[in-house]
Amino acid sequence: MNILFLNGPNLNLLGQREPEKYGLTTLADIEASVRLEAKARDVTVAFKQSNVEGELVTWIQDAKGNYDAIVINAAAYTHTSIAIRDAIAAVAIPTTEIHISNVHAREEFRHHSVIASVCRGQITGFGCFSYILGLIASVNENAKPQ
Ligand code: CA2
Repeated sequence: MNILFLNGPNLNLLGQREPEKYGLTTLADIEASVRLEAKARDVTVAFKQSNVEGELVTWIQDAKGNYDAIVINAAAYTHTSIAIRDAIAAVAIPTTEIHISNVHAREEFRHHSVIASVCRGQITGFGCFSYILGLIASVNENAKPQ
């Protein structure tokens, strides 16, 4: 199984800015923990981050035929990007939406996700462990009879 992990804008700053909100763990640390967990489950992963909406859209389009599942932390684009939503719907690859913080316990504008309805489900609020939960959910979905 091959899983694509996508990360949206500003997540490259994790561990370097606003540690009181997002902690001290960097995106590289998260990638390392995801790779460890994936190896234990015999899964291969790709891990990408972009601050550019169109680049995320292109990566989702290019995932068709190359990945069995997508795990996406679309960051602020979660709440605004119809383009990312449409790309997820178009490729029809099982996609899990994840967030580090609990978006429903934060500002009202973070309560709505425009991508949630085209994802298999949403994991939110478990810190960096949300990435591992996203991996486990993807593996579990993939094991179900089609
Ligand atoms: O909790 C999450 O994972 C979010 O996707 C993070 C986004 C936010 O817009 C979503 O509502 C919830 C923000 C990512 C920005 O990350 C930063 C990291 C360090 C310093 C500043 C921003």
